[in-house]
Amino acid sequence: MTIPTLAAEVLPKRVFSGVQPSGALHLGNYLGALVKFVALQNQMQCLFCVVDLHAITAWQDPKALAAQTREIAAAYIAAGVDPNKAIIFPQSAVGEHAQLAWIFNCVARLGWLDRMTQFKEKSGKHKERASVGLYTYPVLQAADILLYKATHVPVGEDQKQHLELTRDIAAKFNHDFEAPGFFPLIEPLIAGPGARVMSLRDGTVKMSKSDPSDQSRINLTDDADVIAAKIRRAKTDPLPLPESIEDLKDRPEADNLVGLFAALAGETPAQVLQRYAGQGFGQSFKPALANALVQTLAPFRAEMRRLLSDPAQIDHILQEGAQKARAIAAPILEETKRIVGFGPG
Ligand code: AQP
Repeated sequence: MTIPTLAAEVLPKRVFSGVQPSGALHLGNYLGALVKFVALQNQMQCLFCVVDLHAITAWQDPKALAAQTREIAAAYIAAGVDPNKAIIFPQSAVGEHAQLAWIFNCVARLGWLDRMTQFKEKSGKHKERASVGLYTYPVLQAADILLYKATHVPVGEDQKQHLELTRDIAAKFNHDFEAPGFFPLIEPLIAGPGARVMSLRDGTVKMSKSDPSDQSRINLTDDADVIAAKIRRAKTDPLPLPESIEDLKDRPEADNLVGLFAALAGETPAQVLQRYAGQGFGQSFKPALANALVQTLAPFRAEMRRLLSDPAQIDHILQEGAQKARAIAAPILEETKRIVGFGPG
């Protein structure tokens, strides 16, 4: 597939992003996040964190968490992130994240967090049983980003509201503490193919780790047979593929599959439609889509296997990454504490 590059005039100064070690990664994580990480690492300083503090906002088996963290780090590298270029590290190894999050808990307003749709979706009907951490999750996310004064944040579309909150927290901190420009107002890097990959069972909800149906997603660990079966069964509608992208507007499942095909082939959805317009989905579109997925994911899976056969090597990369991350974070937190008025300690 084609990796998107960013125009020189929008080169960010520093990039931060992360993925939770909370379960097997899927195609949405791959296209919405990992592919963008690879493109950015050659253009600026990048920090790619394994956000284990975020992961424990929902229950994680302590016996499995360290291995899950290693797997996310391996996924970054298998996708093409080079640990000699980008800093890869676990969030819990840099204590400054939690310290800055506390300061930001005192800057963010309850009303702002009450509007966060992800909390509503994830807590469901039993909000009183959700962890307090899940509620303040976006505040920790703001701390992750601003701890490094990151200016640009590559994420999927689902994170847009959280990034707006990060801007609000930065602006309020700068204003309240009379520190104009201290924290940057970040730019989300959301656009591009794969920014919003939808469920294979329902084109109106995002592809997600926590969807109870495994048929709803392509896991990055799925083999060729599983991928082919999931694409064969992917929900569509009875109409053939249309001639123009405008005709995909009220057809969420068709729109999603065409968008996926385009992202994998490095084409526009219009180019994909040119080839398949008038045909039924099962005829040649779905087999070709399954094939494109297998071609993309097979080398990724092989590299994951190779990397995970040497856990000590991944742990070494994570430890080195944590040291480099701390060297950037510590002086920024110190300066933040001075601005807030904390005495010498
Ligand atoms: N469906 C998606 N399409 C595009 N991007 C996506 N991302 C997630 N789902 C899609 C992006 O992947 C990055 C890492 O996500 P995360 O591990 O922090 O978890 P999440 O956002 O909560 O995503 P999941 O996998 O769907 O988990 P659950 O089921 O727990 O909600 C982020 O950049 C995200 O935008």
